[in-house]
Amino acid sequence: MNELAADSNGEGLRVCIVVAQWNASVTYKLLDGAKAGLGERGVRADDITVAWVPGSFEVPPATRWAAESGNYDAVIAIGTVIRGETDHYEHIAGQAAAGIMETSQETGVPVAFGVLTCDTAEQALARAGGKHGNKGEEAAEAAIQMARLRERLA
Ligand code: DLZ
Repeated sequence: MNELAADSNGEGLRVCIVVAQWNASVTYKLLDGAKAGLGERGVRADDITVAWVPGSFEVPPATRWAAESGNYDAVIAIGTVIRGETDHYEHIAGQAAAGIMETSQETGVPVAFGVLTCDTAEQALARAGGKHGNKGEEAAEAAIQMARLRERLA
């Protein structure tokens, strides 16, 4: 049996973080978590690019541009969609999730999903460095593991 164990060593990896400005009080914290998570796993600050987009609806095309550039081993998508603030919730959250997966599958570059979809701002903050951890940091871990797995399976 061959087993490919999870590899969280980020040394030498180049990562683009696409982050939405909407609900910036949350997305800044998710971004901080993602940057810290990458740094703790060995990704150099010079190898991290942060690309701001207006809202979560714009996250998927930016992840596609980054993935297609050939400049990154992984992409991290960050946004926050809050149900209480928008009738658009289902559309924006659904399009963000589908578009991010599409980028990953069509380009082969892993795109980690760091988009929160919550009922309230309180729930979102709890997942952005609060009592439920920081989903940005979890996305950093996922991005590195998938970039390493891709290297081995390719
Ligand atoms: C318009 C909008 C609304 C109502 N709510 C959110 C949200 O909760 N989270 C988010 O990231 N973006 C929101 N947006 C902005 C859209 O994502 C998008 O930026 C605009 O519709 C312009 O295309």
